[in-house]
Amino acid sequence: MTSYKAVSSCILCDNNCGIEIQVENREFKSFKGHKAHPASEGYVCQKPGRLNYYQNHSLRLTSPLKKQSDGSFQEISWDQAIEEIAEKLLEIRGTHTGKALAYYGGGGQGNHLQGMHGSFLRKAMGTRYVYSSLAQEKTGDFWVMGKLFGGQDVHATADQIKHADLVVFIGTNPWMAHGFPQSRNVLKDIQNDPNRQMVVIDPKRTKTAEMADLHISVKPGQDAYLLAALLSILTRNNYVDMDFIQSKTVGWTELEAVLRNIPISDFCKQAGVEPNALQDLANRIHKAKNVVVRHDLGLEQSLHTTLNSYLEKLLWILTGNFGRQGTVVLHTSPAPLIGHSEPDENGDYSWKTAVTGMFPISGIYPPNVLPLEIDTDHPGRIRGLIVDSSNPLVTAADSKAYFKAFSKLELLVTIDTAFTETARLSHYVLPASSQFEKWEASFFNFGFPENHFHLRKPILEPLPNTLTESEIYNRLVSAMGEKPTQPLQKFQDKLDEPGRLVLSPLYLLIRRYASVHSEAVMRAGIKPKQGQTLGDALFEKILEGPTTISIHEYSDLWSGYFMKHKDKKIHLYIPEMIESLKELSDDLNKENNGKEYPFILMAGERRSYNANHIIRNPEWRKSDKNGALHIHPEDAQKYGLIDGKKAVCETPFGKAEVTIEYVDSASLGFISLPHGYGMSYAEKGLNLKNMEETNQATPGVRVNMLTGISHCDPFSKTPYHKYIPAKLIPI
Ligand SMILES: Nc1nc2c(c(=O)[nH]1)N[C@H]1C(S)=C(S)[C@@H](COP(=O)(O)OP(=O)(O)OC[C@H]3O[C@@H](n4cnc5c(=O)[nH]c(N)nc54)[C@H](O)[C@@H]3O)O[C@H]1N2
Ligand SMILES: Nc1nc2c(c(=O)[nH]1)N[C@H]1C(S)=C(S)[C@@H](COP(=O)(O)OP(=O)(O)OC[C@H]3O[C@@H](n4cnc5c(=O)[nH]c(N)nc54)[C@H](O)[C@@H]3O)O[C@H]1N2
Ligand code: SF4
Ligand SMILES: [Mo]
Repeated sequence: MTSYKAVSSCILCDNNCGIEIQVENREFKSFKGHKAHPASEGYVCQKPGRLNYYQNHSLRLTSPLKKQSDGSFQEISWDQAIEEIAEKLLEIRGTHTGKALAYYGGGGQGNHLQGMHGSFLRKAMGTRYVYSSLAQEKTGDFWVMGKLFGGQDVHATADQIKHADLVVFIGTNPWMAHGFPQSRNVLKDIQNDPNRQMVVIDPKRTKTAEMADLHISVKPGQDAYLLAALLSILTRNNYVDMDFIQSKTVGWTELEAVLRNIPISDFCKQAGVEPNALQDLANRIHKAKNVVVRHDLGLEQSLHTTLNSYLEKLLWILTGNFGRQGTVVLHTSPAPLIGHSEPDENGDYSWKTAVTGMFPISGIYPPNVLPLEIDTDHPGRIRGLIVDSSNPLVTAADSKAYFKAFSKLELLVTIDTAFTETARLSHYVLPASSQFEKWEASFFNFGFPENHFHLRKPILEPLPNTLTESEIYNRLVSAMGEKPTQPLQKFQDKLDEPGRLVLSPLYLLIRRYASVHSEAVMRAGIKPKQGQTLGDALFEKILEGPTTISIHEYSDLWSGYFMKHKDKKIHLYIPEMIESLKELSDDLNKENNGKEYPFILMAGERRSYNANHIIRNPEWRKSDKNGALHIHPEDAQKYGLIDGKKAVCETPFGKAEVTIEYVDSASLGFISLPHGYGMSYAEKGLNLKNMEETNQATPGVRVNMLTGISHCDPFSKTPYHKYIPAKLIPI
């Protein structure tokens, strides 16, 4: 028996906490937090103890597969798979140009290092169409940051929550979802400190809301009204920070006029909140020395998505809660996950999508338009798609539209560790080594002023016949007749062959990071040996394990690296958003009358035992095995729905059988289903002749059977997952 201790990280959410794993014969036997990890410092939640269900399960892929004409899959060799896929990509590119090809994914919650190599394949494919899950949550926010700060790749971080006097959480439940390092410890610290406060704006009394000093229960989807009213109160009370506004921003005069004119009481009524509650919040913000505002999917996946992000940002900017300890800050990235998409001088984009005319934000495109770009006779339609580390058939809005569209593709290739629903529709399926079997890195390092990086070494041999994504991409690029990536020549003594390949672009990025942020890197204690560059010294440190890579000063936030407008100021007035803000008044009282669909369904809540769709075997869950529908008992009784019993949940887009659970913390009219349930899984594994068995769905609802592609923000096309009209019928 082989038994050893290994250091890696949890890959179940974007915190990527450091862990120590006891491995026995390829099984993960026990875990603990890795104390030396500079961000998590030994912290873990309840989930990583179940990581063995990710690493070892019956639907792990162990061979390239090719779909046969009868729908079954045949195992084929890597050489055959690479050759045939490359040939088909070249054929589509040759006949229709690279614009007929697209790419989806490129890293989930912890495999971005390998995903980064997708860019080399995209270059060979001749495409810039990258669809990503980030464009079903954060692109509205990125667009707003682009206007305010001058770059869609400028990203605000909540890392300073640990130092804030007042934290305002809007549409996020960090007790469950985490979202910043050591979330639960930080929340408990705030709760136990009489000098610090927490305010939660959420329709539901979540665990985070229960811990808060003030919980404002907003009507689902009406945050834009609440935030606009709050901004108006702050303005009229002269609670805005005029020193900050005058020295660091432009556009206040025009904005002020709009904010002053907001009809506060009408907007409060629409948001379902008392003006007094907002006045109370405004007073708290005004009195607090340092405030951090953090939002997430409750704002991003509901009505007025992009406007919500703008108003949320004005809240911390106008009150001067930016750029100091305990306020909102920005962060650096050695290897940024996103870019900046700028229109040309005519205000147009050369890479708009052919059918819906969607433009890129941060270089990525929204999943809500992809089925429309495929399922059409349009000559510019997408004909070939590579999917890596994502399962759009289940995780993008409208599974039915996806199923129909994907069935029409001339080429669909899925690269995954597991035989997913998307894989099942693919022409070719390519087995990737797991995140514990290859070199990987945590890219969600959002610290400021201290930033960290965790390069993870493989802790297991790759499962036989699996390859790393970088190797798969390299082989495809070569087979397409293009130049493959060259492995890193330096640090040969510290790297194996797969490491040399995947780390070669990272090495260049780290060198650039060290040259752009040299002082901050040196402040982190990185010292080059004689004759060595700072970049090489930093890279060498990174090769040793999780480490602090830079320590900035707050004044750095005003440098051109962060402030991308020429005048290095924050540009407050965004005409498109002011237009949306004015439209709010026109839309007052236009809400659906609730007769046909009396409930608003949150399709995709974060709970104790969901982790996107990363773990397939339902045995991993210790509680909430059925992924029950949460409903307030009063609502339930009104419709004859019984705790623990089944009902049908119907939306304008689909219906599904649900298990009812009475939950006092739900607000009236607001029901919720968890994200991450209803995947297919078969105990006996991948029996290629018996497709029925592998199609078996596990308990819980596949929530995107209840969502629709058209139900999204008109501007950013991010879905309204948290605002699905619904009715419930007892069975
Ligand atoms: N346990 C667990 N943790 C996860 C994940 C997971 O699958 N499971 N996934 C990770 C990922 S990918 C992400 S993006 C994050 C997401 O993290 P969060 O956004 O924090 O999680 P959610 O539960 O989706 O939604 C947040 C909150 O929005 C509230 N909400 C719904 N509608 C509205 C509204 O109209 N207004 C307001 N103000 N609030 C509303 C909900 O009640 C909920 O409490 O979580 C990450 N962490
Ligand atoms: N209705 C509704 N839909 C939602 C949400 C919601 O709240 N409601 N949330 C949305 C959000 S915020 C997100 S982030 C998305 C997430 O949706 P996706 O982007 O599709 O990502 P995951 O669910 O994380 O699935 C990751 C896939 O990566 C595979 N994988 C794991 N490790 C590796 C690896 O090393 N290599 C490769 N190649 N593959 C690997 C897993 O097997 C899995 O199939 O879902 C979105 N969808
Ligand atoms: S907070 Fe996230 S990364 Fe950390 S242990 Fe929990 S699931 Fe894993
Ligand atoms: Mo997400």
